[in-house]
Amino acid sequence: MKGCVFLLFVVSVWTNIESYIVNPGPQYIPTQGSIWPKPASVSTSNYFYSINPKNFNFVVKEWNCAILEKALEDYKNIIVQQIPPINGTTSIIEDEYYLGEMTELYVDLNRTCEDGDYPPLNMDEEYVVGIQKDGYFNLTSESIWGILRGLESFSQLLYYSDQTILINCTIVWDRPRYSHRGFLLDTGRHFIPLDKIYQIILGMSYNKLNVFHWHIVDDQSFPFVSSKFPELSSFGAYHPSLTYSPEDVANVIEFARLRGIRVIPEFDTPGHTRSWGQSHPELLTSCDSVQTGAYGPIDPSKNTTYNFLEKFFEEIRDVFKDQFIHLGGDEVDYDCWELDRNISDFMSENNITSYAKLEGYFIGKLLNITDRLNFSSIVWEEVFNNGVDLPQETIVHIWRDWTGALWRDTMQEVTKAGKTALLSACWYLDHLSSGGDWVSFYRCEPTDFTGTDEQKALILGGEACMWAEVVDKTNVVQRVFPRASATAEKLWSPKEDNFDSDLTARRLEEHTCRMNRRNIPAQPPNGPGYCISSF
Ligand code: CP6
Repeated sequence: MKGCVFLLFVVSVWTNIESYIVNPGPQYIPTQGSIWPKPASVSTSNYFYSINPKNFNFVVKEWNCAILEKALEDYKNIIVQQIPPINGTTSIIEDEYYLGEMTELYVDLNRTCEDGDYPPLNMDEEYVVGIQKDGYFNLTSESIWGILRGLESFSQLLYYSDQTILINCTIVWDRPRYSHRGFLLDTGRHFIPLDKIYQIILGMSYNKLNVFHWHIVDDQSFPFVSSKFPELSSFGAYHPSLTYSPEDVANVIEFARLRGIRVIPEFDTPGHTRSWGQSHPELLTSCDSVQTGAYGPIDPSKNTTYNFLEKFFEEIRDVFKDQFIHLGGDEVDYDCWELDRNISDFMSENNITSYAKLEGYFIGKLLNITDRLNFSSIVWEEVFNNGVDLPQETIVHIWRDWTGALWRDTMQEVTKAGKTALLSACWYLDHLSSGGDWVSFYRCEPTDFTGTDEQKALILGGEACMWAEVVDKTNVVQRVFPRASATAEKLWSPKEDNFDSDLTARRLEEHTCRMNRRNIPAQPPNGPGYCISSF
């Protein structure tokens, strides 16, 4: 009887999965040469060229910036190394649609880019790739960021068939649906070493994700090395070796910049700050009526708190280059504030009538500090819910999704108040379900809430989140890719009301194999299947 129940369970799970997965099997894969995330517009024909990587070059009008130079070198390597070299020259193809060898791609950047440019929130990522029947091959964009996206697309148009690299005549015109397409990495719960961070940023570039949201510290550890307050990490990190030095951080920012990826740090306050208290216990509420020695959230009642934070965020302004900083503000535990006499006294003296308002008071003062430092801010949704008067450009980041706090309701309220929004509630990479769980990521539509077109236009994008309670260097990359690819396509590609789940599964299978060939250990997206990592 037990066996029978078990079998029933297996069968029902399997039929569920089978309803959207088609094992690509050993047959010809029709998705080769298709681009992930899907471009805004592609038209393709049966005519095709061959490419011999030893005899292929990018041609630029002028070498006008380091980002371009580096990108062309990287994509040359991707083409040469990730696709195994052909023995001798391209084999002669007796095919009525074969047009000959493509030896050059003209890369036309219509504007000069300045070395030292950082990609901004509204970076221009539009590009055109034309592989034309008349033998004209070009990638055109007004901006270096568009050229980077276009190079990625071009590299994905190449496929391997019959011992030869082929590319079909294709015109791609492309631009993203949303300008903020992020990935959050928590390095506070487990330390994630730099090589994994680089691998993830590379993976982001293969998926056209453009914001690395670095949730760098949390309750459990403080790996960020501050030059002004080195004690924060010397007492707050898990181990002296498990830290990010100022040089490490600068290198990550530069690695991301060269790929058109913004780095936005999050220093979450007033909750999630226990690790700050390892060296600066005076910052935290002492919860004095509980004799546990426990510390609560940051103490919002003391001037010294704000003096410290001002000096700390001054340094952060120098270290990180983006216009935005993420200030957190999520999941503040009020128990400790309730137990602390100083807090109650402070509240009655200042006529603060609730803990939510106290939290609002704190964030309001913090926003004044970051405003003065010329930072724009992103805050988790609780800050909005607490009724803080937010500066115009502050972005509200929506994360909760359970009964009583469904993201659709929050999205409706936030945009009704005229605030811009980011969505993360449907995209938790740390939440696992069985095979093909990218599908639930893919089904999440950010505009799927009741509101006007003006309200929907306030959505800037979203982020897939990798909270790191149960991941470390051994499993983080596999768990991120290709599941974050589903979010990447939702945020880049035009809105679709119904998606072709079989075709999308095959495309994602192909994209996963491509990431594997580029040394990203992306895990299998669906069910049974295979990759031939070096064709
Ligand atoms: N850590 C921090 C987390 C979460 C948040 N902040 C979180 C908890 C539960 C869910 C999603 C996220 N792990 N610092 C909230 C933003 Cl469902």
